[in-house]
Amino acid sequence: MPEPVEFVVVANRLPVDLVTDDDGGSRWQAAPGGLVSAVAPALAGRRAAWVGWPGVPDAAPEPFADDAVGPEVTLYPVRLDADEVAAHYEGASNATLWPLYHDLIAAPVYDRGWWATHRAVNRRFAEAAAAVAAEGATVWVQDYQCQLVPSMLRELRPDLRIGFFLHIPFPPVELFRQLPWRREVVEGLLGADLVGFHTPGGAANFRRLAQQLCAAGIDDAPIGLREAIGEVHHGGRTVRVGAFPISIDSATFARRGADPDTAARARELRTELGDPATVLLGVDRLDYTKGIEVRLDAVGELLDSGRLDPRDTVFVQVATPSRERVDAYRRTRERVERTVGRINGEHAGIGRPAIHYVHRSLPHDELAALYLAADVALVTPLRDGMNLVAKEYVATRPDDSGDLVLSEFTGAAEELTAARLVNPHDLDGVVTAIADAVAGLGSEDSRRRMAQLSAQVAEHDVARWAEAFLTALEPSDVE
Ligand code: GDG
Repeated sequence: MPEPVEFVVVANRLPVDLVTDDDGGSRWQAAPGGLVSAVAPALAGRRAAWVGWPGVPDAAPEPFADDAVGPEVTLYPVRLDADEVAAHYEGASNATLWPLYHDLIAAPVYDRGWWATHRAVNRRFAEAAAAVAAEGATVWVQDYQCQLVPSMLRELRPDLRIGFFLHIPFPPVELFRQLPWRREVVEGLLGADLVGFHTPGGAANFRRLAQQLCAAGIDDAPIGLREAIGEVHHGGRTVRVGAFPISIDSATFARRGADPDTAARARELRTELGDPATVLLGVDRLDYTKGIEVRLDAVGELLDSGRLDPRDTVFVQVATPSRERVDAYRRTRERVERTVGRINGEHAGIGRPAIHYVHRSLPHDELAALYLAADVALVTPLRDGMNLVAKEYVATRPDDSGDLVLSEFTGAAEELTAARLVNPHDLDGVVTAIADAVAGLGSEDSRRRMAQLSAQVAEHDVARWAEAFLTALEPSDVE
């Protein structure tokens, strides 16, 4: 048994995925997505452990280390069989909790069998963390797939300091109450010493819910506000609840953006796109929450009405494959691809698509070049916890050029207030914002706003996020 460590991360996925190559061999590959890049820097230089699923069913490799998070961090794979992946991951996590927490954009499915497996998998994660944590260690549990872990872990190991961070929105009480296992989830989270959300609104939703469903009945002490961090009193314990807006490693993105190789590739990309006057860009996992169809419809209308000319404007949409076995995702992909086909059918010249649709994951260098090549980034989710793409676009551009159209329904909109904020349900508003962004490129107004955004993202980077959370997790003197 490896030696216990002082700091443990628990997440549904390990920071690396086990992938099988064409020749049948398998290897570890850095897992995509914002969570890893956000949490990994907090592990730097610590002897730590990361407990999570290796991304494929039935794999149970021995604990190992990987360059993705450095030699000091031991990765502990948790084995899930194919039925558990279907029920816990595709079912309870991505067909129940994900749509419920994203304002019911898709209808959540409430399946008791899925939930029983979800509970069992959460217990397995908690047991794995309990086995590797040293006496009094800090355990940082991540995201909606692991909400039951904090209370399970506390039962097993009351000596631990437990933090939980939710990477997606926390819904209003009126929606959350639909969940048949609502009390179990709230009590699961209240097992932590600190529960963190992206926005004060999410934190307030949770405090209200905790008061209504659990805390008030168990301990009628009022929910007090102390600075930005509120408290919930539950079962004789005090749980801190607060907002910690996540961010990116801004300096790394800025460095990539300033690299002459990235600039050269960005120029090459524009040439490959046919040297248009304007490049619009969207980058998302292909997810119905991201509002990809909203921006396609808006760009389609602008082309229909002649306000954008397909001979000098192209729209590049990178839509990374995601959760392809979940029905709602399959349907979203079909709709997106039909719309791209329709718009290109109506507006593309021969050999000159109006919309370039990329349905695969790109290397990060290529993504940086795209951020540089794009004049306007379109970030139009119907709901998004934060949205790192908006911050990455801003951080990558070295010269305050470009513009950002950003949905009000993202966590990012609360910080990036100098963006062109839009209501993604208001198609006219999105159409106008895109047209204004294109017309205003290079203007004093757009430069001023991009400079403001750039300063915001440079200052509020991911290191600051992790430090704020981990500092708030430390015991205070009065406890
Ligand atoms: C969840 C919450 C919250 C995308 N395509 C490629 C690629 N990406 C990278 C982006 C970005 C990340 O994936 C996506 O992060 P987002 O924040 O935009 O969205 P989610 O995946 O839904 O993340 C979200 C986040 O957690 C963190 O808390 O902000 O609200 O939903 O980093 O760059 N990366 C590469 N190639 C691609 O094709 N290399």
